[in-house]
Amino acid sequence: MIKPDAVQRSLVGEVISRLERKGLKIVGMKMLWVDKGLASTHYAEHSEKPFFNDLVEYITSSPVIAMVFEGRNAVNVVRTIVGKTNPVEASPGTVRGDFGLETGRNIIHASDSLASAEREINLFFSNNELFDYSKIDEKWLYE
Ligand code: 3AN
Repeated sequence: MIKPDAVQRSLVGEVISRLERKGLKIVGMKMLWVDKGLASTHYAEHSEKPFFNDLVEYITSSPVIAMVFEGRNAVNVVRTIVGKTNPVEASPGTVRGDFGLETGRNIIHASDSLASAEREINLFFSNNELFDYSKIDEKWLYE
């Protein structure tokens, strides 16, 4: 998910482009304004953390771009491109390392496991918003 700060800072194309050029396939994408209910469900694991209210405030402050990418090792590949949670520690070349300054404004969310990807996809997308198709580059991306 491209978070509100990245939408406001005109980084949407930049972020999508990095994920797309890596070879990942876009199978779902939409703009939406996350409400407090969806934000609280999405970040339920953090509900007891001191930053939870600020996190919900942040993620509901402007529209976001929700996306589903497919590809071999997609979860790990995306997490590597995204970089560490705190942009101060994220390596240059990663999205957070290149564009962020603070954990509370870290540009992008990425699922951290297949199980969380499945949960989050179900929260943000219905089946008819996800596309099953082949791309012509697949035989050049995979052995
Ligand atoms: P990640 O997004 O790298 O998987 P998580 O799951 O630990 O990181 O945290 C989810 C989100 O909560 C982060 N992306 C960030 O927006 C926010 N967050 C995490 N830790 C902090 C913190 N110490 N202070 C403020 N916000 C935080």
